[in-house]
Amino acid sequence: MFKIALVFCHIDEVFTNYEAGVFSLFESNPPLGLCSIGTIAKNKGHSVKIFDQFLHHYTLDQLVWEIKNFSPDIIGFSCTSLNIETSISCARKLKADIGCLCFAGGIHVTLCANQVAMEHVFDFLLSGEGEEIFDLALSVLEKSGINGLQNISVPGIWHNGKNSANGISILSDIDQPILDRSLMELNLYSNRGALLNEMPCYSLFSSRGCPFFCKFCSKPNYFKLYRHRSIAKVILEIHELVDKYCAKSISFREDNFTADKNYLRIFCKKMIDEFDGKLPWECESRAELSRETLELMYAAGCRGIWCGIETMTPKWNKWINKKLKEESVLSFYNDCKEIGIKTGALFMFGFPEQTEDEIEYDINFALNLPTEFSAFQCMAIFPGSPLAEYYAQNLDLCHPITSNVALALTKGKNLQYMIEKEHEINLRIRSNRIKV
Ligand code: B12
Ligand code: SF4
Repeated sequence: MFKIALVFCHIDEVFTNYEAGVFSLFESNPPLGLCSIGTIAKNKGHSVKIFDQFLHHYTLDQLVWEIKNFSPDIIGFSCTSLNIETSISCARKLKADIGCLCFAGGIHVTLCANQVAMEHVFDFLLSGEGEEIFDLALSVLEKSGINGLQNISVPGIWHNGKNSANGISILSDIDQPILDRSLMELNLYSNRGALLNEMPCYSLFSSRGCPFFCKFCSKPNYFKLYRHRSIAKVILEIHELVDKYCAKSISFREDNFTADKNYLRIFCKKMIDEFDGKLPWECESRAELSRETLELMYAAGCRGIWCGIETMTPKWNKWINKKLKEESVLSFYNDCKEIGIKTGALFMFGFPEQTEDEIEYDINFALNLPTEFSAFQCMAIFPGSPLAEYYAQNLDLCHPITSNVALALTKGKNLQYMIEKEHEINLRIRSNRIKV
């Protein structure tokens, strides 16, 4: 049996120099993906501890010290494109100090494994969905040691800069064990749903992936497979959150909670049967649900929906492949308001030749929506999105922040303009919004 430290490092320091809303610097959220990996390992008898750097505001040295104190045999890092540099620095220090086995996984490793492998710091990269592959890696290590794992040929396991059997790991069964939340210091997170009043609000996910193809979205191939956990398992998990953790509300943290209308209908009916529709919840969706669907969601306890609108100007809506229609968006928000569901709307700007008039169009559109919260963000470019390819050919239209992430610049505008514009728009939105 191993002692396993699972680590979620703070966002790389360089991002803190940019006061751009898109980097959401201020709040830590329970790392559900990492907890899912930890649950699998713990269920197999390993001793697991999750280290969330931001939650404790540890400096890098403090984080390293805390991990060393746990004396792990194995360390697993969860890497996004926003914390990859910090994760690499942390792993490098730990390798130098205690020399234990280091794994890295997460969205960034999945999208950019070649690049991460070139750092020569992690012993193994596991790309793709981690539960089954991490489980396999631990069993091989137990039976045949590190040599066994080096010689295994399984899609998604990278060693020495090579993925021995091309491809990434995709779960054979989406119904993984219910998260063991005792692995996270749950009570230290803010535990509030942004549109809900009832606390504590705990997060979970019912699906993975999304069937849409917005061009700014950072997606490995498997995200295109929209898959749902069984409704029975999701309901069981909600019962556990209520009974064991005294949840007063629930937040679904996933790309697109409402994409499968049949699943949504059955789920809502189940929430009515099990909780009498009295457990409030919020979710993320596209802003194009029918009134009938919204009424059913309300009856099932839904009190908040977040949507990315991005832009309503036909030219840029098409350019980012958002495929949202203005009339559907308007009726969605008006229906939500009439029914009693609070809403959030997120917009972006910074498209290559976007004019001031086009930005004004979106600001006015946002101002007239009956939302609880609306905000604009300067568009950011992440690896794995079709836009990353476009901007790699149009470097004058973006401001690179790291080798992986950039902020988009409208032609002729500089970074300072974009950031000031974002502040100015959001100030206007906050002071002029119609009252809901
Ligand atoms: C919920 C969510 C949030 C929440 C909470 C984040 C959190 N800490 O949980 C909020 C709203 C706060 C948020 C904020 C942001 N998010 Co966000 N978010 C998500 C979302 C929708 C779900 C995350 C999740 O729980 N996934 C489900 C779990 C199961 O997946 P997972 O965490 O990736 O873990 C699996 C694998 O990656 C792997 N794995 C992970 N870690 C490890 C470690 C080891 C050792 C191993 C072996 C395997 C492994 O196994 C896990 C289980 O299968 C994802 C999209 C997505 N589908 O993942 C975007 C996503 C992660 N977010 C993204 C972005 C860009 C942001 C923001 C910048 C805001 C924005 N404008 O979009 C901020 C940045 C926040 C920050 N400071 O880091 C991008 C990241 C892109 C990238 N290349 O890094 C994603 C992928 C969305 C997208 N497609 O563009 N986000
Ligand atoms: S931005 Fe949202 S709707 Fe668009 S592809 Fe990504 S997850 Fe799906």
